[in-house]
Amino acid sequence: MAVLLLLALVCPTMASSTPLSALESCGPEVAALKRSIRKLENRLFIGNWQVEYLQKHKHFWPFQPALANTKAETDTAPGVNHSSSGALDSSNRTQIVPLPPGGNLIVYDKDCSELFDRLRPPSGFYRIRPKLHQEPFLAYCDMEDGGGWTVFQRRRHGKVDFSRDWVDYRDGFGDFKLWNDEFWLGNEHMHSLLSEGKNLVKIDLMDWDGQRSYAFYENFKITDEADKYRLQYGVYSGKAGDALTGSGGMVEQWSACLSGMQFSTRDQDNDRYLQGSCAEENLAGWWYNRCHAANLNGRFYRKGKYKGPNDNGVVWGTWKGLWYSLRHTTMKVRPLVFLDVTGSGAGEI
Ligand SMILES: [Ca+2]
Repeated sequence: MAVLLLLALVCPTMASSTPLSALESCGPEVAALKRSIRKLENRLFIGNWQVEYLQKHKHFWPFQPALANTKAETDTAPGVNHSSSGALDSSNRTQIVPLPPGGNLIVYDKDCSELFDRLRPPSGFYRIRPKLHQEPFLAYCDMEDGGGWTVFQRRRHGKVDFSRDWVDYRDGFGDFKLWNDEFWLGNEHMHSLLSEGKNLVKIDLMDWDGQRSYAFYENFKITDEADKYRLQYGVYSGKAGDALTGSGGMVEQWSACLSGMQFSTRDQDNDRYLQGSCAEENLAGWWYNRCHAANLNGRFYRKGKYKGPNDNGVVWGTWKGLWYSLRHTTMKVRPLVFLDVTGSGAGEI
């Protein structure tokens, strides 16, 4: 009911029509509301996380004893030995440290590899800050597979819609709570995360039979928004094939090589397909050429093989072909020179 009332406020047609038809006619308003709710949820989550962190590191106690009453107790109960409670108070006092200003001081790590080096925590969502002048943001850190990976894309169950506008892809979307949540970290965050030093991106893939494969790319970068987050990457290695480049053939690469391509979304066509929009046809935001041999943000089909007018599934063409939609995908990054827990440096499974 509260949601309907809220809708009526943002969408005037709501008042004069049935709830169902109003919902249909208020599509954009509903989508905007949903986006706001998701953003608020994320903020709340970060807030809760901050409080937990501060408690754990003893910046403050949530239910601290009223120290001001000590004198009153002494006055009213002169016969009681206060040595033990006095010691308790003083130990509490040493643990009560003022909150750091602005909350920014609690984020030390520019990415998950620094966090891994510092604390060796388990995999999960942590706040990172690639650049000092930046606001920290929440990212999933994969501390398995050698550890230290900052994850910037994940597909698991198809619950999150990846057919979205430029602003969503720029700022990031999806859920940032549970270990199997789906999300896009956001082009702006990725730009700052990928901009410094040499890095290694690993793309983990799994099909509907549980078979896994992977691809590595050295020096994966994207430019800034003014240049439409253009993609650049270096040497490929791995088992799944170099689908970002297309395949071995010159013809395929002419249409499918994503190196040097700008980012496109359904509302911003920056591809090289003059007759139409790759992002619209493929239901995703991606660095389309004319259009792709890799489409990891594509439509989530619940079986591997699919049919249709466009090869718009979650595709890694060099492994499973263009007409097979993958079940799990992860795109993650860490510094190129990184000594993982096994000492191999490469993090290969
Ligand atoms: Ca086009």
